[in-house]
Amino acid sequence: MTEIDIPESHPRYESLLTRHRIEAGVEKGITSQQGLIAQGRGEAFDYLLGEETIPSADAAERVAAAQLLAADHAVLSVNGNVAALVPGEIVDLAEATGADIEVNLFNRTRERMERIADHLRDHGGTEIKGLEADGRIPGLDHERAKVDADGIGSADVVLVPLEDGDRAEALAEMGKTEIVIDLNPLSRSAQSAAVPVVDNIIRAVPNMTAHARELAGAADDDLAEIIEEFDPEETLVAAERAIRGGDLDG
Ligand code: PTJ
Repeated sequence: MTEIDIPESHPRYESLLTRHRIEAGVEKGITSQQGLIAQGRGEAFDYLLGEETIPSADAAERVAAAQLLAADHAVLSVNGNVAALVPGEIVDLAEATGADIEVNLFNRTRERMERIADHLRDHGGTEIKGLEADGRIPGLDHERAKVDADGIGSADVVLVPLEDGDRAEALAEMGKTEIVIDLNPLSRSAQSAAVPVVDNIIRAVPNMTAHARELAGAADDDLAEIIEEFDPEETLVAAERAIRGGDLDG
């Protein structure tokens, strides 16, 4: 099935398009087969959230944009699912915030790292980090600990979408300000984030870019105030409330 085969009028158009992108990602050797399972898990939560950006997620996306703009060195981490779903949108977010892009995989292989870096370049990315692998995240086994020393290794703010719990916790323990995009508000990744964004990555990343463009001229004090006022716990509670009380028709 190609993207054009799905009629836009279909009530689950976005969900089917997303599935297609993940499937195509696996076929291209970008996304791991486990990525299909991760997507299914995410979809279940998205369904319960009404497949829309709830107000608390929009607020978190604005805070995430402020964090990326205020950072000394921000890095956007890209895995196989992120590369399949939002390659051009990640490049746009990097441009809007001055962040670096780094490929960082749970199931790391040299071949998939290179394919993802090429795919991001095809979507307008210029400098793609991750292949040097000359830095380490303490407390993780060898392959999963690898990062670029001048990328995630030295970043003060990192965006880690769809991250596995161990790595999210280890990055937070390194003192990094972590922005996590994860549709499951109960996941360890969302729980360990300074800014948990409980939203589908396909909506979250473009919305962060829109907020970043709107905040681009903001004074440092204004960005600091937006960051200061944010409570991650409240955001997680709001998402859980939306899941429990949401309209399940449709
Ligand atoms: O490409 P790799 O090797 O780095 O592997 C990437 C995956 C995602 C396969 C790997 O990190 C993994 O197994 O992740 P988990 O532990 O399944 O966690 C993925 C989380 O992302 C889950 O909590 C899902 O609910 C969530 N998720 C899945 N799809 C989306 C999502 N969150 C936001 N948007 C999505 N589209």
